[in-house]
Amino acid sequence: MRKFLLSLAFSTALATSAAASGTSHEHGGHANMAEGVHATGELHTIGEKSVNVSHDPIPDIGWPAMRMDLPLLEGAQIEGVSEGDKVMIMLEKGADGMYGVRALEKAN
Ligand SMILES: [Cu+2]
Repeated sequence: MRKFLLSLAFSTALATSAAASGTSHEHGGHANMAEGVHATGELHTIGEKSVNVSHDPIPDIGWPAMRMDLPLLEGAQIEGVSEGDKVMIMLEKGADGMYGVRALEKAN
């Protein structure tokens, strides 16, 4: 029993460190996203210049899960998503140094 618990603790530690080191995103197709930060969440409302979302924790930039308004960056790609959708949120720093939405994609 003790052995089992030890190996369980060990594999949990491994999984945790793997997740912690997995912060560099591979983007395949969209190289323009290289500087971006990705998060998953739910899209609540789409406004003229911002969207209201509940996003999951974003460890890359130290954000806890929260519901918030995010500004839409110039030319943000949000076609194909609707209010109420689960979405992948791609954030980038805007000119003011604050994160805004570069793109929203419907999550599966
Ligand atoms: Cu937030």
